[in-house]
Amino acid sequence: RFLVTGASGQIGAELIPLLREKYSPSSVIASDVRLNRELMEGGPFVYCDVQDKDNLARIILENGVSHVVHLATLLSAIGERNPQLALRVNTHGIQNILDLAIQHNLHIYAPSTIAVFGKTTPRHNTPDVTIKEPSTMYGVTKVHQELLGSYYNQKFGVDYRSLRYPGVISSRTMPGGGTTDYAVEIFHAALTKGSYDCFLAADTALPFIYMPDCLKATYELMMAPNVGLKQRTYNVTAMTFTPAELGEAIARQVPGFEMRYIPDFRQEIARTWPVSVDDSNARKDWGWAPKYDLDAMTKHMLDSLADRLKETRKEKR
Ligand code: VAH
Repeated sequence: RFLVTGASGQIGAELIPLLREKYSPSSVIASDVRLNRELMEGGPFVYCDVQDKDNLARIILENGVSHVVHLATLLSAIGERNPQLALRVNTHGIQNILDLAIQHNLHIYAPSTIAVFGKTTPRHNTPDVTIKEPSTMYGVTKVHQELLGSYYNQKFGVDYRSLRYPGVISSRTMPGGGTTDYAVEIFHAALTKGSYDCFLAADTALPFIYMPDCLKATYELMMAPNVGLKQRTYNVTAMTFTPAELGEAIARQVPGFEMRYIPDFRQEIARTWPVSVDDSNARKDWGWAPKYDLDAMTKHMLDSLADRLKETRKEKR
């Protein structure tokens, strides 16, 4: 059975329904410190603060959990607003999960991020193995997670696996406090206001992945035979674009759409991240291959959001 921590976040909101579809609703336990009503209606949802090891241990033992998908994390922007909280949640969380993995022989999937890279990292086609000197607390805690996961794998044989997600674009939920959130907010603004004030500069190129591809990569890595994995953490990506290029792609589908650029503190974070990453090892070791490029993602996002907005308007009547 699966336990998903941080279930109410952007990834959990879509990964949990996918896992419940592939297995059964009762075999995927959603958990978080805040509720996601759709997830509660679709299967088990329990309170879980990953800093509380006893509560985690009880959920794992009483439910016969064998796989933990550890998503509970404070992301880059929210982490800079409260670095000590991000430090506690992100480091104590992974520490508890890995210690319990030894005790209960758990399989662990815990995403990492391109935020582990910093301004001293080669920024074009960034490889899996390179300099990692992040400038955000989130990035620091994810370097800690990667090193700890690799240590527990080497020393205790824990099956720890991880993907370094780029910016993730999705329509089901609003993202929770990342620097790449502009690439989700912009679609809502395009459909509701016809314009968007972007908190990054027009030329800030970053790597991205569309949620269906993110879910595919996650599930494929989780299910890949351990013997084929030459590393515990892999880069994955699907496309690189700037806010200006995303705005142009949207304007091709939403005539008259306009952008304004009002960079804030998140611009300094984005500037330290890679422009593009090299995911050739993921393609080689477990067959990674994205489906959505910028125009395909833009069209699918706008269609999905337009449907959701129509539904919401109907419900409001
Ligand atoms: C963030 N969405 O912006 C996350 C992600 C690479 C970006 O880690 O913090």
